[in-house]
Amino acid sequence: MPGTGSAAHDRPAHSWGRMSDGTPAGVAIAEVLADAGITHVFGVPGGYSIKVFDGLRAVADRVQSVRAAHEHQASVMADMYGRLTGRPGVFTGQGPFAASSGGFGLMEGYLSGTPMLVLTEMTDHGIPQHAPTQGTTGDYGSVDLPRILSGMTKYMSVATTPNEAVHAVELAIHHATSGRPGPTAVLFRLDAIFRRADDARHPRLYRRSRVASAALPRPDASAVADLADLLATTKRPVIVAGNGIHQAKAYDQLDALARRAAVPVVTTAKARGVITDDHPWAGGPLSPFGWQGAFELLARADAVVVLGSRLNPHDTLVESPTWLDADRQRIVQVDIEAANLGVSFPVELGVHADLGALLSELVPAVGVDEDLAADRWADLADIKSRSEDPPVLHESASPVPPQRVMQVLNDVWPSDGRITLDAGNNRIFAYHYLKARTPGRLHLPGGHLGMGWGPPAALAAAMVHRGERVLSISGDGGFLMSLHNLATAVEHSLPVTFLVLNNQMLGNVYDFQGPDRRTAVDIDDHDFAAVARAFHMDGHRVDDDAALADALASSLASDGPALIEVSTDPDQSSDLVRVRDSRSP
Ligand SMILES: Cc1ncc(C[n+]2csc(CCOP(=O)(O)OP(=O)(O)O)c2C)c(N)n1
Ligand SMILES: [Mg+2]
Repeated sequence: MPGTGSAAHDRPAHSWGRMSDGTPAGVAIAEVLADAGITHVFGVPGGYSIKVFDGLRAVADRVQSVRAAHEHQASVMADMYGRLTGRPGVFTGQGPFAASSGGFGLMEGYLSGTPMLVLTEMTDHGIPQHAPTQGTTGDYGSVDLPRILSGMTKYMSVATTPNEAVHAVELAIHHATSGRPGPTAVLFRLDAIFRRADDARHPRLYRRSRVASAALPRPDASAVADLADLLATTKRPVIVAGNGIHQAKAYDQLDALARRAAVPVVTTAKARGVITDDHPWAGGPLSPFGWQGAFELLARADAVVVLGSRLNPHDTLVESPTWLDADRQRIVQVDIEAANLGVSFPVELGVHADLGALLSELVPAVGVDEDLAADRWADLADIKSRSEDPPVLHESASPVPPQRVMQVLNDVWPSDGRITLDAGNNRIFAYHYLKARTPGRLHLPGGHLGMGWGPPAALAAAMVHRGERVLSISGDGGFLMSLHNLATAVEHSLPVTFLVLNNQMLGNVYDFQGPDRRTAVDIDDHDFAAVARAFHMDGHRVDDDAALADALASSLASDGPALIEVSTDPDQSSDLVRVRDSRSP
């Protein structure tokens, strides 16, 4: 291989850029990541990505290289890292695997607006036209990685020289974190990663200044005044809080706005838990498996203030006018991405602003007449009084109904415990019945809703928030796709509790089939607890709610990973919690 220059890796990191013979590209890239505050890089070394890991040795005091068990896992860990920190979640690996298995996390991040960066490579050997084995340049006979990755990233660059590589990483960080965040990709050709970055060449490398994102957009003063006026004068306003609240980490400001303006808050699916369920003005979650009351609030609203959401059809029951109707309601939308304003529903006012900046100006500006506040309060109380817990939440049974599992968690799991969800009926019941008791602690795949997202997301959360115990909830189908995550939990001694709801089937798919058309949904009764023990971690199998509560308590008392498999009732259908739209045409 030409120009590997590995001896230079031992030079002090701060000297790069002043060295006349340049800096190995991998080291220069690693420095850009460290300067951006990125503390973890996830991945599986292979092909030229080995040089990325090699470069990371130079910044090992600031950036931890995490060998993943699978590119799928690495990409989800990067997605979760991005969600939690607001900095790009970085993963690296060889081209074909970064884009295929790693495409899982990238797609989820793309659909959920997560800042991410994939550093990958093209195994071109300097002769891309001859399509080497594993080659991904898109030349005749090879896989076209740029085309594949550009379909799931908001910025993608192919670097052919070291300076291009370093600059592309700077720009990728900028693009990942500006506007609506999202994944970005940099693809290295041989020379880009095996040679040295050189100050004498273009593009010039300014380092830190390039890594910093552009200033966040601030609202103009008249928009803040108009919003405050709308909240103070309309009879039944409702706030729809979206994923933008997570992205801006504006939990406290949302809480304050709801109280000061005396306005109920409903949340989109991706924003489940941005406000606690026991907040006096919480109206509940939207989406087909949200709360009927949240939709009733929307139906009665004369004004809707949308904070950081595109109003995805999933959240609005496919835009049913029963709930949201721009002819009947005054709709105002605030978004950090100008293109999102009015994209799903026409809006009376679109405010292009960072939510944190907007809320810090809006909260002190709002005020509402006491009588009006009391009237809104009575309306919210009326809606809430009509929702009752079904008896199944509180009754003992074996196998355990999934609803009851969620109630046990509400009783046993700490109120500030971080929880990741997966896909399927287990997720639907968790979404509906788990109580959000601390803002921003429920994490779910809101983009493609893929099975196998929750367990690696929990690992990343436990790495970012060292010492916190994280709960991962999945079904037996989803967990079957996730077994390798147990190895990583053990290797890093991560305090993660993997809760597997075993109903011996793809329950959510069966809901669409029914007994007469049952096909391709049965799963053998695998012994997941024994699998966990084979990885040298705690594994329990429980069949009733009391044993479940005990097992959860014992995992809370331990420092390491644990798996709890609970036999759940296969007859509980997600239809039990589906929102009804009896008034739609
Ligand atoms: C990776 C992936 N493949 C397929 C689907 C489609 N899908 C949605 S839910 C589901 C079944 C999930 O089964 P399980 O994890 O056992 O959960 P349950 O519904 O039984 O609670 C499937 C196949 C998906 N969401 N993700
Ligand atoms: Mg299942």
